[in-house]
Amino acid sequence: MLMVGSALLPSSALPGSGPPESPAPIAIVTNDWTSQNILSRIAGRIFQSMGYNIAYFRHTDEGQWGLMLRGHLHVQVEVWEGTNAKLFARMLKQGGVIDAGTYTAITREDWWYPDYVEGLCPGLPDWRALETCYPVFATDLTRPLGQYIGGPWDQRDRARISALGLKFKMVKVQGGSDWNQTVSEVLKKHQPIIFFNWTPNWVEAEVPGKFVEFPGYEKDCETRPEWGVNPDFLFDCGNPRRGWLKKAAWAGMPEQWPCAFQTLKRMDFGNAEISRLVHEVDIQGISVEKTASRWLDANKKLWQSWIPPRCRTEND
Ligand code: TMO
Repeated sequence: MLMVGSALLPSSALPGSGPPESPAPIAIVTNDWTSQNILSRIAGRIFQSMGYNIAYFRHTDEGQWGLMLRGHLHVQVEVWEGTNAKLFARMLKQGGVIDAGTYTAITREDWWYPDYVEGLCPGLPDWRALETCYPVFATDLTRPLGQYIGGPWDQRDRARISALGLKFKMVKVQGGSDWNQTVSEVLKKHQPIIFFNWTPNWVEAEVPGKFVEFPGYEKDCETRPEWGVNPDFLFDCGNPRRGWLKKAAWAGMPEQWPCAFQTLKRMDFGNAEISRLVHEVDIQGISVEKTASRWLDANKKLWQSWIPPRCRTEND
């Protein structure tokens, strides 16, 4: 991947000078799921409207952190508690990455099933129902175990399967678009399925369903084996039920591009808006670019209000 060595450039920010305080491009990292791509485009277009140069770099959400820490990547518009909390906390501690604000949206990432399988698995959403009904989810790849479709993102699913003694085998999809395709095909055919899902996403608007209720998340579940139903293993719990969604930035951003950083901090979305944007791309087939453009056209007043008054230029 290309590197943007702006960490090495001196900051040209002057007190009181408006954007762009530095011509170096702001490197925005894009990952492998749709809402992240849309919000990245929206943030990038807002920065451009303020006069900044921007560049997009596609990266995995695990691999991005080292590059952010060293100032090669500068903005991450979606940090999800369920998937990213641990690494994010480590980066904050190391000091090269900073928290750029929490969205209004409340998130959840976990095993999920469509309501049409409830009759085949009495007792759901309680995870203990899976102890007896797992054969319903078996496929040629997993028989006699049930199949759980995992995403390409870093989840503790294998550890949880062992810790809770689940009779499931995880089949991991390769990338975000494979996830979309696999899941939507199975749901369309009304076949039994249990898979890694998250909210806000398009699924909830298309097919009624629920998250499996694993033992409630507590920090100790990830750090103290003796915690929970299995005294010998970590991860005998679900992901947080009311997780946060944050933005992250390279620690040098507030100094190098102060107005962009303040705007990023103020950028906000709720659950319904994110679901709707994802639906436009993944279900209606509209491009990420066009979805972002349409949103920007329809919400000009809102996103311009995210730009602090002293950072606004005449022709905004
Ligand atoms: C990080 N994700 C939203 C795919 O769970």
